[in-house]
Amino acid sequence: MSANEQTPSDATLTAEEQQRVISEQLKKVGLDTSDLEADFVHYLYNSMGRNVASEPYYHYKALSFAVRDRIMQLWKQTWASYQQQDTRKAYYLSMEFLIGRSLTNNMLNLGVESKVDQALYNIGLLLEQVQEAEIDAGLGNGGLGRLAACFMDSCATLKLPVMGYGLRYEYGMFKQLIKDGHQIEAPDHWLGYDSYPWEFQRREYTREVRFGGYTRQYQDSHTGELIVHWETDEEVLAVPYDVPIPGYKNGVVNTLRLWSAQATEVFNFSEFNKGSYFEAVSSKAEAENITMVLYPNDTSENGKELRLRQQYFLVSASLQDVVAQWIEQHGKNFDHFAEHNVFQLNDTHPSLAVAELMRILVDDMKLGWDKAWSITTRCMAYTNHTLLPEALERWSEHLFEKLLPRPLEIIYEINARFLKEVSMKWPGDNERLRTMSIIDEHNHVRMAYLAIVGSFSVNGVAALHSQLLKDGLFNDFFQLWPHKFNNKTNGVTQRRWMASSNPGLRELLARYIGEDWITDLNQLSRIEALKSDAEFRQGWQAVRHENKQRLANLVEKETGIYFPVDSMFDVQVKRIHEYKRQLLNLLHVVHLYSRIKRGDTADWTNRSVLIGGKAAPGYFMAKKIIKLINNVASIINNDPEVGDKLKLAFIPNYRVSAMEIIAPGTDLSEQVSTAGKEASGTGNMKFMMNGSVTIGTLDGANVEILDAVGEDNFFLFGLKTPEVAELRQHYNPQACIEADYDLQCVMGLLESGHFNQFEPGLFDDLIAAIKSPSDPWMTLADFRSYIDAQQAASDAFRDQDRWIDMSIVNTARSGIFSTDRTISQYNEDIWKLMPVGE
Ligand code: 26Q
Repeated sequence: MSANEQTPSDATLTAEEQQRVISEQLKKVGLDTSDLEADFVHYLYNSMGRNVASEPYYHYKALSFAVRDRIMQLWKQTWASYQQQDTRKAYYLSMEFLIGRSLTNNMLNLGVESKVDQALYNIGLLLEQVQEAEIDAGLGNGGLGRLAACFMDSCATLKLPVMGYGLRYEYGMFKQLIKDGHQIEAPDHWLGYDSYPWEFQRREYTREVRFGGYTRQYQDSHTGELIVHWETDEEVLAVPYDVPIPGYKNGVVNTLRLWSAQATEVFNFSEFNKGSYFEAVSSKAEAENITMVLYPNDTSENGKELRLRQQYFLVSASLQDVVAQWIEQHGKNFDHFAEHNVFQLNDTHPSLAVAELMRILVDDMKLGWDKAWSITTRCMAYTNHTLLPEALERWSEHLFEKLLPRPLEIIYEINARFLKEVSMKWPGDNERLRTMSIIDEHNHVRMAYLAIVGSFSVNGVAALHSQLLKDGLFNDFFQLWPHKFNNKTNGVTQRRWMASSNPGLRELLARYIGEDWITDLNQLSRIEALKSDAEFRQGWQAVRHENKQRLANLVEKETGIYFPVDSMFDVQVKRIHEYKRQLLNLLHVVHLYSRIKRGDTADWTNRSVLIGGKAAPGYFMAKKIIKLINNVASIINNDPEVGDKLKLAFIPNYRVSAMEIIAPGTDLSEQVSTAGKEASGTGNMKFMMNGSVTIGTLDGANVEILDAVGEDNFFLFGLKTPEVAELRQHYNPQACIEADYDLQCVMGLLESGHFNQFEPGLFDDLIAAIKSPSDPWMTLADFRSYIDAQQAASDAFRDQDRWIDMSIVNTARSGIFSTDRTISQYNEDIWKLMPVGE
């Protein structure tokens, strides 16, 4: 879509006129049931070469084409109005966009779901089956990637001119299979058998990204200026694929641009003609490798050259794209560039943007350092997502030198000037120079420091997290630049996480408070008054029951394990990580099992415990945790003495589309990380919105959830952040065991090999880890308080009236956890964009 294709008047219309034009144009495509039905049949027959009796996958494809047609006009208009109004824009740079499925969400945002439902019904098809045929776009690891996807939805809904930039990985997050209780990874070829209906290749915006080689310095013969030339030895094409992001019923369609690596034409000619056919083909393959696969680690894995290549590839292609658009409109005058463009860096993964924008402005645009630096530092904003010091990205100078010699020189120069500033502020303080240097003492580039130095804004993702960044990890920088630091508590989009994933709740809410909550989540507070309305409560229970049945069906289908619907559904789904303490959850399950075996079952509450999540393929301990969960599950589920009192299932291949079923069917949400370790969490918010009650520590956004619902509606337990820090000095897990009979029983069962009778010693390292005085996650320190909180949850659940109260309050007060709120705050404090058409 180029800017000159549109009607020139489009962008100058008032909001009202725009709305009219939009509905006119939509009428042309046809939003009626009959139009949708006709188009669906048309695509099914003519594009798919299939008929109604074919597999649901083809129905999904045909329906996607029909829905897509209803997006295109609006997409073109949105794009045109951004171009024409020359408005300030934000770019969300992220190595991950965990989109999941798109069909349902796009139908919802276009407002066509009920018509599509009817159209398919007329043909004898069920919409739900068609929706389920869509493969998740799993272009992310977990929280950070899903956050980016929720952000895109809210930006479009708030009519903000924001474009996402990411990578089009050929293989997304691996598929997790469970064999004999072990995690097995299988490749995820998400693009399907043929093509992905939600992307459009835009060859015309192809960019060239360069790597390797060396730099040469020379003086310009006329001006005497020092000029640096980067002689690269490798060029790779970045071909964009655009994904439309429709806002909720507002006529806006934003763009997510994903880059795919392709070898250059020059390559094809010159290399092949040299006659070295084999070498030519393999170096072509190497170039195209860049976007082949998503790294499946959710903490930084250093030293992988390909990962650094991916990061630079994203950053360079995206910045070139923005600069090219700038030049097209303004020529090579960059005086107002920083007023028109802001880049939000999703963690340090795209932090090379600081160096790359400097390179483009200084080397390519010949701006001069000071001017370029002033522009760069007014354009960049950095979001941190971790408190674990070991997870901060560092890249060796050596690798940098080889792959990106010119960006490295620029980083040296940035660092030299920055350290001068440090020594002005703290004269003679050499310790500061050492600790704050962008280059560390082991010759590694500290990417977080590069991001902080190059940005005007640094934010954490929950109140506690942002505070801890200022107090700890980035304290030196906070002292130097307090004004840069701010908080933006995460959120989730209620369009996906309530309106489309919980249709029962949506219908109930519609009857009592209408649908305004879909774009104004604070409206949910209105249901709190309905707590005493018997009919509403009955409706609430009915919806929850139906959702639990749906979840029980999923669990049974995936694991063969039966969850009784009237038991308490106790769920922990997230990446498997020691700090998230799936082991603590498991200790509680073993405790319940031990109580059953001891006959201690007075006032019992039946529980069905669900755990799910992927382990990084190289994370030995995390994989062991999965195996232990599965072993414990098979003992418990096959013990006739246990029966319905306790069930445990590990759901394989946890992903976005699974969470859409899981969150609405959950009673108790497990958020049990060691205090001070989870930056925010976003699963916690999805559960809360859907009426689950949280059992959790004072960590990440749990703190804000607790603030919202109060201690009566939250099962709080565990050490607080300062207590964790204090206890670390003299932590004695053995003493925890000796002081606690229940813990002795649990450890006794684990150590006796009860759960690994045919695999002796299998869990020794897990047991040793939690018994070690240097256990960083201090699992046993929180055991007693966790068990007590779990007992309180069980007691509350047996009093269903009380539980319904808590459930309603949780949903009612979840308004602040909408990404609409998060994005409004990013916009007010950092981006300062004008909504389109206003
Ligand atoms: C970096 C370098 C090399 C290889 C991999 C990585 C890498 C990839 C993904 C590092 C980290 C991630 C993902 C981190 C993540 O998901 N963090 C989570 O972000 C959420 C959104 O802010 C928070 O809610 C979670 O608390 C945080 O853990």
